[in-house]
Amino acid sequence: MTLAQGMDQEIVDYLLSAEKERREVEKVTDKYPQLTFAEAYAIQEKLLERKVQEGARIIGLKLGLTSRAKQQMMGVHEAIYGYITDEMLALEWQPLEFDQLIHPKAEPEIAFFMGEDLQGTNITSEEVLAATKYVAPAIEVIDSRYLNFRFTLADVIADNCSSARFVVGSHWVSPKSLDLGNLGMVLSKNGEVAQVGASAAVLGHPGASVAWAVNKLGEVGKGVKKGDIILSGAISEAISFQSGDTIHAQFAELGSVSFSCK
Ligand code: OOG
Ligand code: MG
Repeated sequence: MTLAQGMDQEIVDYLLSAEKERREVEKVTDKYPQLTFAEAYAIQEKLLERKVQEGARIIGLKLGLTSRAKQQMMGVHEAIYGYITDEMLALEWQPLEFDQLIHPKAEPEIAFFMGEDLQGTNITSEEVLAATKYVAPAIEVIDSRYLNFRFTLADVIADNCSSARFVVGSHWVSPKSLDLGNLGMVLSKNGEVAQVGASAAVLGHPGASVAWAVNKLGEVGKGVKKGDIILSGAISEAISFQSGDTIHAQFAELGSVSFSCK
C-alpha cells in the first residue's frame, strides 16, 4: 500500500464534499501519484459505504471505458466499473437540476435488468444474456468531480467512475428478442444530431461488457444480483449539456430515451 493509514477516508471525504458542494477538485493522483488501481477500488468501496450510511441504496453497476477508442485514449487495456444508487435514478418526465451538478455530460448506454444472480470468473456473454430479464435504452449523466473532467484511471475509479445520474427509457425488452450486438444509435441535443454510434462499440457486444464486470467482481468474491440494473458503457462519446438543453437518444429496435435540464 502506498497510502498511509486513514488517507483513504480523507480521500472519500474530499470527493464526497466536492460532489455535495458541486465544485471541481484537483485529482487525487496530483497528491498521491502512486495510487494503484486496487487502492482506487478500495477508496470507491468506502465512498459507496458512506453513501449507504447517508441513506443511499446500491441498485446496480456501471461500466466505463468499454470502447477500444476510449481505452486507447486513456492508454489502458481494461474497462472499469462503479456502482449506481437509487439517488442517481433520474426520470424522463422530470427535468434534471443543473444546479445540482458540476459539469455534466450525457452518454447513450444500454441498461441491463438482471433476472438472476450471476457470479463467477469465467462468465460468458451468452450467460449474461440468459440471466438478463430486460434490456432498455438509457442515458448516463457523468459528472467527474475532477477539474476539467481530467483524470488518470486510478482517479476515475476512486471517483466511482464519474457516476452522477442515469435515465432509463420505457421500452424494456428481453435480450432474446433482438440483435443486441448490432444496434444503431443517434444522440441529439436540442433536436440536432450530436453523436452516432452502434452497440458494438461496447467491447464488441454490450453482453461482453457486462460479462467482463461480472468476472472482475468474481475475482474478489462478488457478483451481480437479481434485480440489479447494469449500465453497460457508453456507445459514443459523451456530450456536455447546460441548463435549458434537451438530450435524446434514439436506438434501433429499443426506442428512445430523453431528458431535459432546467
Ligand atoms: C468515466 C466514466 C465512463 C462510460 O460509459 O464509458 C463511462 C468518464 O469518462 O468520466 O461511464
Ligand atoms: Mg457511462
